[in-house]
Amino acid sequence: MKTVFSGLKPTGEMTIGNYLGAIKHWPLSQSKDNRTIFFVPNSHALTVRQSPEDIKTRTLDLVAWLLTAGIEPSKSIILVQSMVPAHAELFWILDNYVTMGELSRMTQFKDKSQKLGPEGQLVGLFNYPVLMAADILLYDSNEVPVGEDQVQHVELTRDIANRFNKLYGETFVLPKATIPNYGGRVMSLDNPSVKMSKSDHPDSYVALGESAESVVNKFKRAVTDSDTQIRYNKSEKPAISNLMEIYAGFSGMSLEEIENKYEGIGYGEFKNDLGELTAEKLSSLQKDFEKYRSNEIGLMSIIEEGSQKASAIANKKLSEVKNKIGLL
Ligand code: AQP
Repeated sequence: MKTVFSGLKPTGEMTIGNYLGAIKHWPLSQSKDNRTIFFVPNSHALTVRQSPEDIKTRTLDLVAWLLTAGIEPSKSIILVQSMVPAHAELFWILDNYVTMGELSRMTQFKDKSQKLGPEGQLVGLFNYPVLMAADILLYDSNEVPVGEDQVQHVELTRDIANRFNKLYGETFVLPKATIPNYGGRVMSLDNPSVKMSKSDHPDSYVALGESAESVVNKFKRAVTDSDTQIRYNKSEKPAISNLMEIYAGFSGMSLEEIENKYEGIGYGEFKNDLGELTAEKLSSLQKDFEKYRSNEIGLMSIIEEGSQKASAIANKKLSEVKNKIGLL
C-alpha cells in the first residue's frame, strides 16, 4: 500500500495555479491500493500576516475546495494541521537535523523574502520547509503530488529523512514529489517570469471563486509576447505558453491541438476564448463549492474525524522518533 499526501495553505483565495498544479489531480490517487491523506496546513499560514478571522474562514474554504475537487472523506483522510499537535513537535526535532545553509538555498524563501523586504522575513518563513518535512514524514508518505514550486522542499524532506535514518536506523520513508504534465507551474498573468501565487496582487492571478466577468477581463488584460502567433515555446514566448498551459489544463486538449486550432488567429480571440472557457469551468466548480461551504457543521465534523484518524498515525511515528533520540 502506497501513501499519497499533500496539502494547501490558507494564505489567500485559491488560484487556478493551485487548482491546475495541484488539487485537480489529487482525487485520481484515491484507490483501494493507496492510503490518501490531504490536509490544510493552517500553521504554515502564519508566515504571512493575516487576521485570525481570515485564517479560520480560509481553512474551511480550503476544506470545501478539497471536497469540490473530488476528495471523498470515505476514501481519504482530511485533516487540519493545528488539530494534530504531532506536526509541531516533530518540526522542532527535525529543525536540529537541517542546516541554515540548506534552508538559505530554498528558492521560495529567496523569492518571497525579496518581495516582502526585511519586515516580512520571518523565521517561520525561513524554516517552514522543515515543518513541511514533518508533515510529510509523520505519515510514511511515498508520494507527494505538488506543483513545481514545491519540488525543492520535498527533496529537502528526503535529505532530512535520509540523514535521520543513517543516524538512528530506518525510521522515515523517503518521499517523492509528483508533478502534473501541464499546469505544474502556472505563471502570473502580468509577469510570466514569476509563478502565480494567491498572496500576490489580484491582477496577477485568477481566483477559483471569481465572477465570469472578472475572469474574462483578467485574461483580456494578461500580458502577451511580441509577435502574434499562438505557439508553445517557454523560453521564447513565456507569456503565451503560460496561457496555452492554462487552456490545456481546463480543456483537456494537448498543446499541439491548441496550436492547430489557433493557427492564423490573433492573441485577442485566443485570450477571449480562454477567458470564457475558464469562466465556464469555474462556474461549475463554484456551484459545488457553495454546496459544501454552506454546511459548516458538516465541514467541522469531516475535519474532526480526519484529524483524529491522522493523530493516531502521527503519534505512533512521533513516539518512535522520540524513543530513538532519547526524549522521554
Ligand atoms: N502557480 C502555480 N502553479 C502550479 N501549482 C501551484 N501551486 C501553487 N502555486 C502554483 C501548488 O499548489 C499547491 C498548494 O500550494 P500552497 O498553497 O500550499 O503553497 P504555495 O505553493 O506557496 O502556493 P501559493 O499560491 O504561491 O501561496 P502563497 O502565495 O501563500 O505562497 C502546492 O502543491 C503548490 O505546488
